[in-house]
Formats: sequence, C-alpha cells, structure tokens
Amino acid sequence: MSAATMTAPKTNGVHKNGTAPKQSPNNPFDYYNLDGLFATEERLVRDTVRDFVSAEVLPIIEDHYQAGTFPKHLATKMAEIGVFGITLPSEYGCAGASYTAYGLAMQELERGDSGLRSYASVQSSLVMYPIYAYGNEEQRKHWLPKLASVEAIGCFGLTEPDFGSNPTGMITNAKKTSNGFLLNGAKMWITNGNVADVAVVWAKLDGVVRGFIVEKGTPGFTAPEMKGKHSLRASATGELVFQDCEIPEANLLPNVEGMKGPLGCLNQARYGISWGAIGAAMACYESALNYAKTRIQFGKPIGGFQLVQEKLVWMLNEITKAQLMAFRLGQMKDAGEATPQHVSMAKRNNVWMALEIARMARDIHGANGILGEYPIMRHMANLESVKTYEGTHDIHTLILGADITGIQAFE
Ligand code: TGC
Ligand code: FAD
Repeated sequence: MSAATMTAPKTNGVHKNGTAPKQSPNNPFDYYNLDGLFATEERLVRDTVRDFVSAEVLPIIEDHYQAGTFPKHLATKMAEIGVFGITLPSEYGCAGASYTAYGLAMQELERGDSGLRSYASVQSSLVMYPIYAYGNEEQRKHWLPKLASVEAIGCFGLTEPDFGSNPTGMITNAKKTSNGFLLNGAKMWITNGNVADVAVVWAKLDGVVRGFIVEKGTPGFTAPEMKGKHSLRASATGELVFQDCEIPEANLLPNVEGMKGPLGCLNQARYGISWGAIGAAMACYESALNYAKTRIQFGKPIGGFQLVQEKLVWMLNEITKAQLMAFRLGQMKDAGEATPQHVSMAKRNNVWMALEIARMARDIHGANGILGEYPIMRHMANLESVKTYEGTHDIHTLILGADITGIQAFE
C-alpha cells in the first residue's frame, strides 16, 4: 500500500473526492488494497517471488513453452528464494511461513507460467508435505532438506490410466516381502515423473491405500516421458511403471492409511492452485488492459468502447473476488479451520475465473491474441489442465454438492 493511499482523507469511509488512487501504481491488480492486510513478511515473500518472475521467468518462458522444455535452472533459483516447503519448519531447511505467504508465492509463480507453479506445488505440497505429515523423523531428516534445496526433485503418483477422478479404485499394489515390499502397477500424468529423483507413490497393501517412497534407479521402476501436450508445455510430465519393483521396508510412510493420505496432500496443493490461478488471471488482465489502451480502431483506443470496458471491469471484478476468497481461505488454513470443502470452492472458482479471463483477454487482443508475443494463449492452454488436475471442476462441484445437501452424487 502506498503512503499516499494510507493517508488519503476519508469521509464516512469513502475517499473525499472519490478520485483518490485506488491501486498502487506498482500493483494494478490490488483494487481492494489487500496489501494492507498482509503481514510484512508475506509482502516480502510476494515481492521477492514477483521480482524473480519478472526478471528471470518472463523473458524466457515463451521459448521454453514453444520448445516443450522446463527451464531447469529456475528450480535452483526458486530454492534459493525459499519457495519449496515454505510452510514447513526451519529445522528441515524450510521457511516456516504462513499459508498466505505460500499462496502469494504461488500467485506470483503462476503469473509467470502454470508450469512453474506446478513444479512448486508438487515439490512442496505433494512430496514434502506427505513426508512431513506421514513420514517418520528419519524420513523427514533425510528427504526434506534435499527437497527444499532441490538437490532432489520429487513427484506424486496417484492417478492411473483407468483411475483419474476416482483414485480409490487404483490397481497399483504392494505385497510384503521378507526385505520390504514388491510394487506392481502404473501411474500416469505425473508432473515431473520422468525427471524426479524420488516419487511418493500411493498403492494398495492388503487392500488398504498406503504411501511409499520410491527412489529413481530402483530395479523394476521406469518413468518414461509423456509427449505431445498442447498444455503445460514448460512442465515435465511422465508415467511411473512398477514391475516387481522391490523397495525397502523403511520407505513406507508409516503414519497414514487409506485415501485420507493422498487426499490430505491434495488439500495443500489445491489451496496453492486457488492462489496460482489468480496470478495467471492477472497476467492476462494486465496484457488486455494495456492492449485496450493502445489499440486504435474506429479512431480511438478500443478501451474507449463500452463493450470492451465491460469485459475489463468483469475481469478485475472477478480477480478481486478471487483474491478475497483466497485470502480468507489462507487465514482459515493458518487457524486450522479450513475444511477440504472450503478448499474445493476456492480451487473451483478461481481456476474457472482465470480461464474465463484468459478467453476474454484473447478476444480483446483480436488476432494478436494468438501470438506468443502475448502470454494469453499459453495461460489459456495451461489453465485447461489446471481445471482438470487436482480434481476436475465438476468433481469439486460434487464435493460441494455433497457437503451442502448431505447427499453424495459421485456414483
Ligand atoms: P471418501 O469416501 O469421501 O473419503 C475417503 C477417506 O478420505 C477422507 N477424505 C479426505 N481427507 C483429507 N482431505 C480430503 N480432501 C478428503 N476427502 C476425503 C475421508 O474422510 C475418508 O477418510 P476415512 O478415515 O473415513 O477413510 O473418498 P472417495 O474415495 O469417495 O473420494 C471422493 C473424491 C471423488 C472426492 C476423491 O476421490 C477426489 O478428490 N477425486 C479427485 C482426484 C484428484 O484430485 N486427483 C488429483 C491427482 S494429483 C494431481 O492432479 C497433481 S497435479 C499437480 C500439479 O502439477 O500442480
Ligand atoms: P476422468 O476422471 O476420466 O474425467 C473425465 C471427465 O469426466 C471429467 O470432465 C470429469 O469431471 C468427469 N467425471 C468423472 N467422474 C464423474 C462423476 N462422478 N460425475 C460427473 N462427472 C464425472 N495426477 C497425479 O497423480 N500426479 C500428478 O502429478 C499429476 N499431474 C498432472 C499434470 C497434468 C498436466 C495433467 C493434465 C494431469 C495431471 N494429473 C496428475 C492427473 C489429474 O489429476 C487427472 O487428470 C484428474 O484427476 C482427472 O482424471 P482423468 O484425466 O482420468 O479424467
């Protein structure tokens, strides 16, 4: 919040002349001055990640997207600024920050590209979190510092070729042996699967879902890359294949049994996505606003036509609503009051909002909107995946429907 805004004279809670600046010149997205509600450390995290994305991501991301490559060197820099496992305690090499700080970091990463936020979501929420929450102290001490510094890259294997929205039906299974467990089955659509050093894999042991830590190079474990994506092209995606893959007893996550294990991790990652989607929406809105102010048709900027203004207003309105929802959810998470259903509502709304804004921004850019010179199509294509992963839009509708009616409609 700028000093000018903080000291502006007010009458009955309204700026005196109604024309006082409503947005910081450095932040055209903060229409309701949420900045004033963030703690100093939260703003610091946000600004650090924002500066990193502006300086190091935006200049190169389109080339990586077109080439279908993840910019690996950025992972080390993300580790240096403390992005991975940001909410976990410092004794494991993490920042011990609030959930709002985590959300703001995800917002800024996804302003760059959903692939970067995906990388951070998986490393933090889907690999470090289960090791922290369900692992023993030895597993925590061994893995968490390595994952925080990206000395080790992680992935999370839940989805299977025949079990996406319904992971409870998984057929990947583990059998007890004299030395540990024998793993058989396959996981699909695994972010970082083909580049990971370690996978947190969910499999049925005597019919009960359990979490296993599987290291790259274990005999019987292969991880081919999935190719041909038109979305999340700056993110690696792989399969995980287990054929009589023997893993040691010490690699079982001892402290959770059943679907609440993997679904508990998803609460963390879905929360991050609810903030991340705002970042993608901001990037599209900013580009559309700038374009509308400079593109001349019929003798004046297209931003001077009422129909275009209506679209821009809709965008900022939806971004502001999404920010308020994410901020309140962060407060509830920090207070331990957020339910999985609260998280579903924010993931569902904010990803939908971002995708609508990307489509509207493309429309405002006219033909130019399809060029890589603007970030629009990249965000739009990415958001199609974000709408589907971590629970599809419709699965979150059903989660909320079950919560408010008490009647489950999945089956
Ligand atoms: P249900 O019978 O309702 O519950 C089974 C047990 O799980 C508990 N539970 C949860 N616990 C924690 N968090 C949640 N969100 C939970 N939801 C349910 C529940 O209390 C119960 O516990 P217990 O102790 O009684 O056994 O579950 P269900 O099997 O019927 O599942 C229902 C459904 C459809 C909601 C669930 O399967 C679901 O969410 N499906 C969507 C699948 C999904 O989101 N997959 C994501 C894969 S990972 C990914 O996409 C990563 S992309 C990463 C990136 O690149 O950013
Ligand atoms: P399906 O479950 O087959 O759904 C297809 C359609 O049917 C959807 O519209 C869905 O909403 C609808 N549908 C399904 N069931 C119902 C129902 N009961 N009622 C109404 N409609 C229904 N998974 C991981 O485990 N780890 C990862 O790291 C990971 N990364 C991913 C990265 C990318 C780029 C993508 C695209 C996916 C990733 N996933 C990952 C997988 C993702 O979680 C699944 O794609 C998602 O859960 C949906 O499963 P599905 O694709 O099999 O679709």
